[in-house]
Amino acid sequence: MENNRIERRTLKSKICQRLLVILLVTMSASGSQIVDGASSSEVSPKDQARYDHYRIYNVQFDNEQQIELFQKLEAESDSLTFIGHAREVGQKLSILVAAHRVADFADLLATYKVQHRVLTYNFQEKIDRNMREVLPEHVDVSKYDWQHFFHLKTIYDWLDHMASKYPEQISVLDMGSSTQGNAIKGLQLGKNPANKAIFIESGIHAREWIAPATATYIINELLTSQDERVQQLAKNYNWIIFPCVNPDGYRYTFEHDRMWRKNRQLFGTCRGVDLNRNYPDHWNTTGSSSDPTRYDFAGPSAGSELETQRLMSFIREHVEKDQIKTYIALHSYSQMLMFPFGYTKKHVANYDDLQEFGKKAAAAIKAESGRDYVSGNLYETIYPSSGGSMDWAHAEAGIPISYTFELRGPPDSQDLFILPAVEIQPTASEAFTAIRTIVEAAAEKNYYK
Ligand code: 0X9
Ligand code: ZN
Repeated sequence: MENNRIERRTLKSKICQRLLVILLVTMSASGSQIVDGASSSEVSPKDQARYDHYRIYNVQFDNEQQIELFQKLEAESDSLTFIGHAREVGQKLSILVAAHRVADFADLLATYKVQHRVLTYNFQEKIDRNMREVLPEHVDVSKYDWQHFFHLKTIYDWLDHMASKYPEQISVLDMGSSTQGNAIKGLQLGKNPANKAIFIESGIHAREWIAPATATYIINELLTSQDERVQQLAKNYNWIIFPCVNPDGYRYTFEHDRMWRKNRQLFGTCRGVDLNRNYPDHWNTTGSSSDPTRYDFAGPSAGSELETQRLMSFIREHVEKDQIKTYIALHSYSQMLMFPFGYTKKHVANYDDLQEFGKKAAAAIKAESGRDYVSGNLYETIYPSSGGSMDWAHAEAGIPISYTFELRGPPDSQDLFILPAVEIQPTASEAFTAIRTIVEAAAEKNYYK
């Protein structure tokens, strides 16, 4: 009797436990937990922007009416991601169109007889493929290569690993922390005080993953290449390389939105300053926006961002001391080798030299990989834009050889910034070839005397 009662009680409590478990499992599966504001900002890995059936259109403007139309369209809509702004007749422009706007957008093209091509029908497929090319965040640094993309942590672990492997040649550098407290880490290769220095800035735009990958490729080549020409450059110059000058943005592209470009500073309901519009040289005068919702938001004031201030202080401190004579900013995409200015078509004092070195570098790339890179001043080659780091480095910090590279793919790329991992090695190699060509040509003209 007593035994029976105990059994029944145990059974009851077992049933209750089961029901509780089922309830909890159902709640978590249906995502129905109630989270307060604070815990919901500790976002689960599933809080990812998606681009299913987003299309990439490449349009060409034949008249002023079409240009005005597209300017209006860009101002009105956050469902259309313009890669550049509508500016002039004959211009071609890629636009990422959200799935729910495809019909409406296609109708507009037909109505106004705008020449166009659809480059990609489902942008999410590009992102999915790209994410499969990322090795896990905590992967051992021995797995670091140029056939995959890597998280910020892995890149930084690899920098430390290289520094401990080559202590004679390398010092680890840290510019200080970003807005969200990530380190802005880099390396100096070469410690000869008699050498002039070459500075490489990369990753200022978060989604341009090929830039940090190229920066680490260059580090590796300088340390391990058997090529006599590369060894000479490693010996005769000190190289200061920061693979990821926008670490908050870079992390965000892995965790939440592959298409994020800016830093992660908060402005009310939205985030991010375009760090390549934030530098205090003709700040916010052309090709940038005063609206924090825009991809090219220049920031609330010149040099407002911590990442900008860190880089400026570093350059100011080292430009004389380390004799930095060359500044290379790595971006993607469009295959361009550009020099100042971005804010005006006015020529820099050494325009002819920079033009000549740029042309030589483009020819060297063509000979190596067959790829076409265009060279010229930034304003005329890509589009007018102010507040870029390169303009500041040249005009304010006085670094004579300054370039901004747009790496692969071509201007009408079907991938936008999502370059397939098989292209990392050839892209990085041709970028390094271009840098070597520029440095050697500048040396001949006594820039490093
Ligand atoms: O818009 C940019 O910042 C660069 N293109 S990208 O597609 N990589 O975003 C172009 C260079 C910008 N301008 C200056 N350095 N002034
Ligand atoms: Zn960029």
